[in-house]
Amino acid sequence: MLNTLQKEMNQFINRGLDRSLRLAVTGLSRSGKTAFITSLINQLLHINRVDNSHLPLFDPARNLRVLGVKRIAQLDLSIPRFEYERNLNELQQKPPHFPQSTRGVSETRLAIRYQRQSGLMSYLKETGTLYLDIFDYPGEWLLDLPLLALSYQQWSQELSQLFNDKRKNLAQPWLAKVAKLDLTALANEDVLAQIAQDYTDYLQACKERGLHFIQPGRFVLPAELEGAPALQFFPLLELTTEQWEQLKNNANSKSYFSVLVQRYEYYRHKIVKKFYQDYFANFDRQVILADCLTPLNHSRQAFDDMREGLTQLFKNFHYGKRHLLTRLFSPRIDKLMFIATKADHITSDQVPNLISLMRHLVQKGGSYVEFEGIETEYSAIASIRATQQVNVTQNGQKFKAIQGIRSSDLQQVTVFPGSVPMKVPNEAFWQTNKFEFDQFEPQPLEPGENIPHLRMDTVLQFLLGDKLD
Ligand SMILES: Nc1nc2c(ncn2[C@@H]2O[C@H](COP(=O)(O)OP(=O)(O)OP(=O)(O)O)[C@@H](O)[C@H]2O)c(=O)[nH]1
Ligand SMILES: [Mg+2]
Repeated sequence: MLNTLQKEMNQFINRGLDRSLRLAVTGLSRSGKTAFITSLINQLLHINRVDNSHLPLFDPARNLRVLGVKRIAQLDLSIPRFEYERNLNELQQKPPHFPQSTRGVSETRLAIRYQRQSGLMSYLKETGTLYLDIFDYPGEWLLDLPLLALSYQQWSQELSQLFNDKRKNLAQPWLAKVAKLDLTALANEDVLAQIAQDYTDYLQACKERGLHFIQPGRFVLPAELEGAPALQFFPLLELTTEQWEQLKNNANSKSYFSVLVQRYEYYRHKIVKKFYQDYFANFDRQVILADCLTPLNHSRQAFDDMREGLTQLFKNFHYGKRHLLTRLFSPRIDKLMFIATKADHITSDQVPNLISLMRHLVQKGGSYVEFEGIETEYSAIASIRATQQVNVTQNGQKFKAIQGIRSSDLQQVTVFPGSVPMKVPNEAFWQTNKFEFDQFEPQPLEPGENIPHLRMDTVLQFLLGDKLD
């Protein structure tokens, strides 16, 4: 009798102790979000499988307080399930492959059962369950966030400031058509569709050249909106302020100009805002991933472009609580982690530099204020470690080097990846330094083994440690 009562009481308490945590994994395209989520799930699922030595710095695993981790049915049944099995399967192929680029949203839910160690009732040895929700999406869509605060005119003017020679060259066919368009004439849907297609082609060309600043992001990855008129507009880059005023005063609601404004507003409110409300508004914690190494390879422009993309995102955090986007993002976020990904491309002695570079990218010009009331940390990791670090002796001197299968020629190579700049590089730096951070293929993964990683345990500790207390 007493036993039953005690059991019921325990169950009652346990239910009350269950917690949930929604994690936002944020990052520009190719920053490593899908790899990160895949690895995070994998590391958690491998707890207690052998000896937890894969997560030495994740206290709940080391102290054996995690009792079990399961993937369970997600809350929102209308969103596709995150393709964990497919991604894992890719990594277990011979030869293994990285997960594919993401084309739509997906979600996953994990239940982590743990032994409580603190709290009033801890003498009852109660267990708790932490439900962890994570969702994945194409990085391109993130760059639409700044649109929420911009009118059509403001958006066009911001883009025209970014419009350097490289972009201008790529945009020629589109620019030529816009130049011929009488914006006050009655809009023809087909003409708009064609010009929007030229604009989309231009954005694709930017993407192929490693440029990150691509707006609107849906144009290059439309998913179910492919061909929809909501995606058939474009910015007007070459208008003077007087021309803007004249066009705005032109009352014809069916003119090209008016239709462009209407479609932009539709896109902003119905697509971008909805996306953020549905997925970003209720997060508890956020990680922001950035690949700082690949853009260093491409060119100064690619690097600056990524920096601009990140700055555009971060500047929305800077104004405290009043700002619209901060309201959307931060009401419940209590922890934020900036993570430089793909740290297996460099030797371990360069990791502090990589973290420092990331910090400089985020804290542009030192004008950065700590996010109000949000615990913030910086880290560098490899979600899916593709290389091994080795020591090489050359002319009597010892060097650290990395070894792996280089993607460009599928050869096993040992390379000195060189040094990572501690700060955002200046002009002189670009002239004297050449970066070659090779891409590597993932290491073979046998069934049952956890995905090799670097410092995923520190990420888990920061994000989940206190929730599994
Ligand atoms: N060496 C190494 N490469 C990585 C790692 N994580 C990601 N990559 C590389 O980066 C590419 C992009 O990673 P994803 O995880 O697909 O990036 P994403 O942010 O999901 O990209 P989108 O879905 O296109 O927005 C991969 O295909 C790998 O080539 C890592 O930990 N180590
Ligand atoms: Mg992805």
